[in-house]
Amino acid sequence: MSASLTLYHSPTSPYVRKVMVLLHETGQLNSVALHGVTLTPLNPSAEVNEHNPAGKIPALLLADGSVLHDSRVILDFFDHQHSGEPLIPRDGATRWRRLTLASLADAVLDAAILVRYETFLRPEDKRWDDWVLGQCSKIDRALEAFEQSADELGDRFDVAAISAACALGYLDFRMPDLNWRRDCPKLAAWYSTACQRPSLQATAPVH
Ligand SMILES: N[C@@H](CCC(=O)N[C@@H](CS)C(=O)NCC(=O)O)C(=O)O
Repeated sequence: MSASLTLYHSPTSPYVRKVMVLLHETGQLNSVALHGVTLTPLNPSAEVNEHNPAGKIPALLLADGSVLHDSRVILDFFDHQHSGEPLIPRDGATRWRRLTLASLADAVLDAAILVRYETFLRPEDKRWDDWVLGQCSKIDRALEAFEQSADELGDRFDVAAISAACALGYLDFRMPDLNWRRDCPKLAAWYSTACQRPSLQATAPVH
């Protein structure tokens, strides 16, 4: 594969980070050119909107001009472009379990991003505390489920582990006061080991 692929990218987007981690893990970094964008729902990118009507990143521009989104589709695409062990199991019960864990991690991200937009973008006098608390409850429940599945995450560094690590990294980055490690010691231990991986170190978000 040549670098005729363009990934709409931001170093602080956890969804983009999932894609970058998979590219690192599967030796495909050189196959894609990164195109940096800064965007929020209030400050959209016309270029991204043109390729993804949802106005979100990651979006992947293919050589033939077609576009893939969202992160789950792009992960699947890149997982079909390497010859190593698939990071998204192709079939069987393992596939559905690992994708469900990945989906749970995305649920953490979706709620955390909504909290971020509510507490950072929305004017202070219009903020709604109960709504933020509702999103935080989703994060708490998902973390509790991950704590119970921490051993499973350690089975292999695949789509489930990549997604969980990127979600936890985002919580540390944007919601450090959440102190999620206090109630999730097994998950914290797994994450601490996972963070040694070069793919996670190279993609850590920075302020
Ligand atoms: N479900 C999407 C979520 C992507 C997403 O929300 N990306 C954020 C950046 S972290 C974004 O583009 N936000 C801009 C907006 O919502 O307008 C995915 O998995 O790719």
